[in-house]
Amino acid sequence: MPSDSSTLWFATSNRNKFHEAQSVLSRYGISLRHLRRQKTEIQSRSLTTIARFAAEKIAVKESRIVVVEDSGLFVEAIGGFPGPFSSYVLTTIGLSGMLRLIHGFRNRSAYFQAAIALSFPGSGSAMFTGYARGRISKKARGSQGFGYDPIFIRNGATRTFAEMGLEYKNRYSHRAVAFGKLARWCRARGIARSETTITTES
Ligand code: ITT
Repeated sequence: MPSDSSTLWFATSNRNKFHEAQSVLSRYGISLRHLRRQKTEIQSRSLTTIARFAAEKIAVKESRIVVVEDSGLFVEAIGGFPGPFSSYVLTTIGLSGMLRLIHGFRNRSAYFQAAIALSFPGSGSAMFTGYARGRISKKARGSQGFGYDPIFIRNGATRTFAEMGLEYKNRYSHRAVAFGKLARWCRARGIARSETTITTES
């Protein structure tokens, strides 16, 4: 498909991320489609660098406007770990392992960061970031959301993201903040404005 300015393609293997992004962008009348492609994930401490590299590669290869979002959970007591290793840590030690890692620490502060690259084929990227600040719960609680949601409590809340549900998360999460910025940027430039239904490519 040739490049056009009416469609943004979100390259992600994570359906939950896609649906959350879609929900945020639809509030702004921006259309988003799901692109299932292998991404090149470089090693870096910076989520922004990781997202930008992957998005620019796919944008050129596919001749499409591509969105890549790299997220991570940064836990203060353990020097910001797992950060860029969040995916690996979740699949290896899981939530119970994370809770064990910080067992006994009084400081349970943590934040999520989302870094989004919006890449235009051969023309670079616009970058957007969002944060959700809070703390790690003592136990995993709740069944909604995904990933670290059962152990993350946003500042000002008493329940985890997984207990609060999608509507809350889509208002206050790191992803909601970052995609809100992307949406306003696109609207100001007339990119991907649409009232049409969002679809998924298989
Ligand atoms: P893609 O890279 O294919 O988009 P991913 O699931 O690997 O999908 P990330 O690298 O952005 O996505 O996420 C790193 C880890 O952090 C991964 O284990 C996610 O489950 C988790 N994570 C990301 N966003 C999250 C959120 O909003 N709530 C809870 N966990 C999240």
